[in-house]
Amino acid sequence: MKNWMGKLRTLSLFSFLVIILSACGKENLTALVPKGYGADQSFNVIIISILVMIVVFIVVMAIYLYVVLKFRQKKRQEDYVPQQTEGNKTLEIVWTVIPILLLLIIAVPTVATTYNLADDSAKEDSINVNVTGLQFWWNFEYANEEIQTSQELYIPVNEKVYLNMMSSDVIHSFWVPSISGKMDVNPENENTMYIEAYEEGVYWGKCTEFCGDSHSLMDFKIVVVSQDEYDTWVDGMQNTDPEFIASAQEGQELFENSCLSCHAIDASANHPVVGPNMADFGNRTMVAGVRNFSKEEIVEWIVDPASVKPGNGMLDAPYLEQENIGQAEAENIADFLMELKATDEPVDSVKQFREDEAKDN
Ligand code: HEC
Ligand SMILES: [Cu+2]
Repeated sequence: MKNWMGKLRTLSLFSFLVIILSACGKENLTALVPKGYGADQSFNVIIISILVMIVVFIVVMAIYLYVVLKFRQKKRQEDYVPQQTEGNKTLEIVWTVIPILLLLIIAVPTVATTYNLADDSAKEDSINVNVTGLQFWWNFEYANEEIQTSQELYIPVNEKVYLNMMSSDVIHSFWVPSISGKMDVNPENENTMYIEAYEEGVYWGKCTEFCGDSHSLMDFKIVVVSQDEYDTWVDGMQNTDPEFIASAQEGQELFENSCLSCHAIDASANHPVVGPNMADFGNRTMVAGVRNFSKEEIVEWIVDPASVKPGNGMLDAPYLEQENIGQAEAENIADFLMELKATDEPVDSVKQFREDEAKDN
């Protein structure tokens, strides 16, 4: 009976938590539905800690109620003094040892998990991505594949991927709650962690270290694909052509004159990281990480990037001062940008993601 009550309490507490927390987020942006090794391990530690807390809560409340009811003032003489006790050795030992045990129950799996997640024994044989955090976007350079992309990290399902992370300006923090725990991205030193995703799909990432005006818009995605899709994507990226000639010719010319100084259109890892790499822009889930992928949004970004992400690095672009790119020009450029693709079409989960987002907004 007691056991049953305990389970019921746990269950109701959890459903309550899930309801509250799910209202804050999306299914692909929650640590409570883990879809990767790190997230899974952290979730287990969360559960153990919560169970311990529930037990403590129930026991303390039970003793509290018992004491309040049993020892409440009864009808006795005014000057009645109850029996005085102090320094009960057994009690002192019991309530020192119990918390120590409880802390051990939490500490052992926590420390073990921390070490598991820091394991870099498979680093040499795994995919290594050099991640750069910038105000307010992310760049991903695949060390062995010699390609780079921005805003969206493609990884194969069930594979360890090592992320070697640095910032090129202030401190950022890399977090994809569904896949893994977070890690600081510092300007002075490289931090490494690995991720491993269990299920294909698009997962939402966030910068979780306050880093400036558009910190809350420093979103990115991890696109988890099958091994085949991954190989096709890498191959496509390695063959993106800097001399590519688009059918949107006017847009391409405008882009070459005003944008190429910061944005490359091929995925070569040799380009300096100034603006997002556009080699696979036509297959993105979103524009600038935060806006639905549509021509209108791309045009709005080009015409007035400050209205989308205040303080972002593109505000230094000379064309904004020269005012030579208006609505019509921006539309031509958007047509050109949407032609930039490493594979003919986006993977299914990206298509699905775009549809879902379009429905939401
Ligand atoms: C001074 C360098 C610079 C110039 C010049 C520049 N950009 Fe950018 N651009 C950036 C930066 C930096 C970002 C990332 C902004 C962010 O998300 O914080 C960006 C982001 C973008 C994005 C979103 C990319 C994505 O992956 O979602 C698009 C689209 C874009 N720029 C188009 C253009 C076009 C078109 C031009 C020329 C008309 C241009 N940019 C000129 C620096 C520049
Ligand atoms: Cu940041």
